[in-house]
Amino acid sequence: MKWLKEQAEKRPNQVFLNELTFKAIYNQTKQMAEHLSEIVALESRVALLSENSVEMAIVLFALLGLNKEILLLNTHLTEHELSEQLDELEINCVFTSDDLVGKVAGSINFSKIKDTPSKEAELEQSFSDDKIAVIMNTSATTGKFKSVPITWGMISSHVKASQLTIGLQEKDNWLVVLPMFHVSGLSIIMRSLYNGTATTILSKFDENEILQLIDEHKINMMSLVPTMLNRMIDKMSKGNLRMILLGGEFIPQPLISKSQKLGLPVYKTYGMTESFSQSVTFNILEFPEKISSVGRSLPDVQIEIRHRDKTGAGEIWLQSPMLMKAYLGKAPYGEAFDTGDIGYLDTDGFLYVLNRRKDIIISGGENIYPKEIEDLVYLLPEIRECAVVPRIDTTWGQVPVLFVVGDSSEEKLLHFMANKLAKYKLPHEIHFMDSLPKNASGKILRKDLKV
Ligand code: S0N
Ligand code: MG
Ligand code: MG
Ligand code: MG
Repeated sequence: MKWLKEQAEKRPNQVFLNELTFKAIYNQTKQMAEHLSEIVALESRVALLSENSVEMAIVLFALLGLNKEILLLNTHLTEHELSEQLDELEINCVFTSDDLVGKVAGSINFSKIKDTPSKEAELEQSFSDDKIAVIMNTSATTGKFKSVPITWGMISSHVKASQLTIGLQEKDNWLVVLPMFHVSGLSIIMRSLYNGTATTILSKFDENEILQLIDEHKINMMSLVPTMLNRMIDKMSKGNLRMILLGGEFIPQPLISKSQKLGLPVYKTYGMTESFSQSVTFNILEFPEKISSVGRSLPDVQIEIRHRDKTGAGEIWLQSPMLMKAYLGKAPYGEAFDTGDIGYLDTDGFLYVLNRRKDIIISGGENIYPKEIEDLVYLLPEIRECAVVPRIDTTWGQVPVLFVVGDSSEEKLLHFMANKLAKYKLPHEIHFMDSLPKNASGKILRKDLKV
């Protein structure tokens, strides 16, 4: 927590989180750590479940300062999914915002922390590059999640490279409406902590509230997924905005064209949990001729296209100190990381992404792997075959659609899935079929399933 202490000393009165200054946040973090120190004395790894709030950030900073590894949990997950993640990572100590305490048995809510008698505690100042700060679980092709350990080395190399790319103004105020349990939201907090600049944290996406913040010049930067920008763009003007960092899903071309017409400073970003967010970026107003690309790599990020086809497109591999070295409990991947995405580089070094990771469905910025849903549906003995495919959706970008062969009903299937899968993973349509299209060796041909 060296950055927090340094900023509190260097610019004590500078606003950091909502109306609170670096000095105030430092003091509240120290107090929070004193309340927490006994509770977590015997834990090396804990979990945190909360919608965005200043309090969530303070609890997070305090736990980091107490040298804990913190699993950040997605608030959309069901109790079933949450307990699976906690069991897998052998976590018994879970902190939740007051409103979510019922979602995890035995969890400790923020009010209860503050009622715990305080004990002298020091905030750890510096961490080695390999020290894990937070852990985030991402969905994987296997249908089971993978755990990404985000180290202090990844965070510090990211914030430096990002500052060089985006620039820094003393009066910057960056909106945090993307969830802090994703790197898209957490990276904003870390960048501002390093830069010594302000953020405005919102717990819920409310387009009118954001439009007002823009109108009143309260914020000048924001990170959004296209689903969010889509909901607001028709009422937007540039105002004081100097950057809209846009990514996390496919970015529809009409959204980019609208942004250009309005002169909105959209920076496309390509990044992932494994790279602690943004690895490739560019400003669409600066390079209008490159709008279908995702931009150029940040300093210290190398892009390599492997196994190219005749057109020059191939697998996108990345190399950078911002990237994790291995999934938790798995062997290191070696020199370069295979993103699983397909694309190519042009002669100016701009990256074009043609296809996202195998089979992935991205709904409103949340990743869904068909196999997770299919594996669940196959638990029902009456289901003989099933497949999940994406359907284009104007609200969410993509949504999952389920095809099944078997004697069941839509109602029965949805009821079965509802308490096991987060709502955003539930199929928007279910089609009952006599059989599913297959190739000669019996493999289901998803691309032949028309939605
Ligand atoms: C889009 C969001 C805000 C939608 O949530 P909203 O409007 O708050 O919905 P609720 O009121 O909670 O619920 C209403 C109904 O909608 C369902 N629902 C909610 N979310 C989804 C969804 N995603 N898909 C489908 N349905 C959804 C609810 O279940 C509810 O249903 P009913 O009414 O039936 O009860 C929200 O989804 C959101 O915040 N999405 C963004 C998530 C995100 O941050 N994704 C990015 C993850 N990727 C990364 O972190 C790497 C990329 C990256 O770093 C990056 C990305 C973007 C910008 C910058 C960067 C960067 O590089 O820094
Ligand atoms: Mg347990
Ligand atoms: Mg929400
Ligand atoms: Mg809402």
